[in-house]
Amino acid sequence: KKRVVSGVQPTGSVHLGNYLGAIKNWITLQDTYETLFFIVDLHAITLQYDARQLSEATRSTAALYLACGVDTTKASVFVQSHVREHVELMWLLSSTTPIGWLNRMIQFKEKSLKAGDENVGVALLTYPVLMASDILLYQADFVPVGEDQKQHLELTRELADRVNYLYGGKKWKKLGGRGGALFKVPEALIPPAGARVMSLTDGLSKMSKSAPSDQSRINLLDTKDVIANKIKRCKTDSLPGLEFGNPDRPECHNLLSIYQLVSGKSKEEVASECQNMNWGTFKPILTDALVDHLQPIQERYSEITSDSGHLDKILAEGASRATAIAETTLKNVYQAMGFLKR
Ligand code: AQP
Repeated sequence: KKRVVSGVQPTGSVHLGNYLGAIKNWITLQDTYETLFFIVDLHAITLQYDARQLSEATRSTAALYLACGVDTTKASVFVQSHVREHVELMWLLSSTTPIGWLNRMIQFKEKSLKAGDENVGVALLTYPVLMASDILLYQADFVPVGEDQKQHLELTRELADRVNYLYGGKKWKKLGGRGGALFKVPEALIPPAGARVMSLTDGLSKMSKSAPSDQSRINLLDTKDVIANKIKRCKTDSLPGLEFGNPDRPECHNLLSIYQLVSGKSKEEVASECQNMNWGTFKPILTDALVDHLQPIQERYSEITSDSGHLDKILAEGASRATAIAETTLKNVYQAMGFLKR
């Protein structure tokens, strides 16, 4: 089976964008591929964060994976920091990553500009090297990536090529290894169209955990009343009817797309159902569709979190399966890079 890896950061609460853009697609992927889904806690500390909340957010994100339908009889679910090899490989990869590659990363430029130089840790710059390590450690064939992560995956591919060239092949064989490529070069799996969810308060920016206003996103654990209130107050426009794809109506496109994804209807069905509606009619329909979709997830979440021993066991099993793969890769890299064997 081909292998797929993916993860979400335990910063803030998981929102509809994370769900529709990533986690929901994992449920389909786990049937076809060997899948490893992790909670990327080491990435969550690249910007200022609250240490008192990290472990709880990690546990909650793991529980949400399961509540959304990740099935641990098919997928390995674990916490990134529980597999030490991620950090260790990152150091080895860092020596091969030109700093110019990292300086070019758009996400680094945007996030560092927002945070200001004094608040930006080195880890924000080297974040893509850790991401490369997350992927290459498992010899992943595919990585599901949204638009915002494409550049990081490209860097991962270039880095894999570079390490394979510098240390793999005959050179590795001469050092007593098996020769050949050290890393598989992973490919992007582009999620289904329409899976980029935009903010409720601005149809041109993506729904995000770090946006200051909670009104801008639907969190997976929002109650019915909170969802109703957020939809009631979300940004709309005053044009007649509702339509997809009008560049002057980004909010309209976004809300119809959300409706389409949570109701399970086709784009054509939604377009014709809503073409003559006004916002007053549409908003309660969207609210109900969201609540109907999220309620079963929330119920499963409560069940899962009521037995923390069980969740810990799942995470320990996932980590041990992941470690078995990670250890082999790391051992090979140490050998190919010429380190003295332990
Ligand atoms: N708005 C979105 N629409 C579709 N997909 C999204 N993702 C995030 N936001 C949207 C996808 O969720 C996965 C995990 O994301 P992450 O935890 O690594 O965080 P992120 O990509 O930086 O996005 P967040 O959650 O909104 O955090 P901040 O506020 O830090 O930007 C990824 O697959 C991502 O594509």
